[in-house]
Amino acid sequence: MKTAIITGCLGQDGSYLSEHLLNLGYKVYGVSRRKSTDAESWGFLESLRDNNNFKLVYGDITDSTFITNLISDIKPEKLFNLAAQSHVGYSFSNPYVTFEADACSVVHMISALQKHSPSTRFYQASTSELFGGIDCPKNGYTEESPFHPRSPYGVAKLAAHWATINFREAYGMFACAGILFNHESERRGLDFVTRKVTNGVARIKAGLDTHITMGNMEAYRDWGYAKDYVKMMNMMLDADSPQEYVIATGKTYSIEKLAEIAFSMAGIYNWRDYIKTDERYMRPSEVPYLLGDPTRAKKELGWVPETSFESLVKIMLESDLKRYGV
Ligand code: GDR
Repeated sequence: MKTAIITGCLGQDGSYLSEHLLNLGYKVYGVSRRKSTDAESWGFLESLRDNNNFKLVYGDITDSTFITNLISDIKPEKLFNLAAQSHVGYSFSNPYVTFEADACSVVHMISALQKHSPSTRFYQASTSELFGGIDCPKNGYTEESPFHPRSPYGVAKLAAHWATINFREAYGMFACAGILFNHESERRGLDFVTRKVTNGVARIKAGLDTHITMGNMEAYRDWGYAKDYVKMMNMMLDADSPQEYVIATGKTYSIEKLAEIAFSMAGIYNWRDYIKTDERYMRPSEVPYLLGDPTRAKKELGWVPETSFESLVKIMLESDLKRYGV
């Protein structure tokens, strides 16, 4: 039986990827940090409790002893490193912790693979934050575009990105990084902008709030559906040779447009009346404009995003409205 380790398995991407690999017949070892206040919860993967092919392993990727033991015990066919401090805004106030989780732990992890399981195929979760969004090419960023990270998160992810490539070049390992643009779903955390808006609209509809307090409404993002994107992670490790791929939709929208669409789907057309802005949610250096060009992924691996932006907003909004019984 094929085996895979997925770090961050209870997060949005980790949970979708766990389900995807189980459907493909893998034995999955999902790594998650134990939460003392919610130790019994399996979150999005509650339905896998009795699945013999899924094993939840508690551990922290910053603990190199834990990671080394896990890798040398399991020697998986594939390792997907999806665990991270993934909030860009938070990284400005907690840069060191971000660097430790998002960069140092990746170096530990690949070193452990090199020593104890060199034939494991390794996927690193890279990000459009590597590009920085200040000089976006007309057709979007590609795998060849220069990097200019604009946050402690972006800097840490860039270090991990290069570490992945360096281990491949130095030791011939099958190690590669997916440069994923923003990807969302009904499992997205509530403090990322898409769910903040759809959840906020649902709360307003339910009479629980009068407005949503936002940061920079003028930023643009290329948003896709997380369920589509995790398939590409696995396709990258099934490819003949390891290399980087941009995963994006090729379309970009402003936060204002996101708000307009979400409010109008809920029957509210004067959306500006329900938005306030606050400095609290502004970032010291912003990534203003992101558009990705997924041509290589389409051409070489046949990957295409299946979900439009409007459908994505609808999926999230319907799930949020349902939660509040609206
Ligand atoms: P991002 O996602 O930083 O692109 O990183 P996020 O949804 O947090 O922000 C997107 C844009 O919206 C603006 N914004 C706000 N953002 C948040 N979170 N809250 C607000 O109130 C708000 N108001 C405006 C932001 O300034 C930004 O321009 C995500 C993360 O998942 C990363 O881990 C991942 O690598 C990238 O996507 C791809």
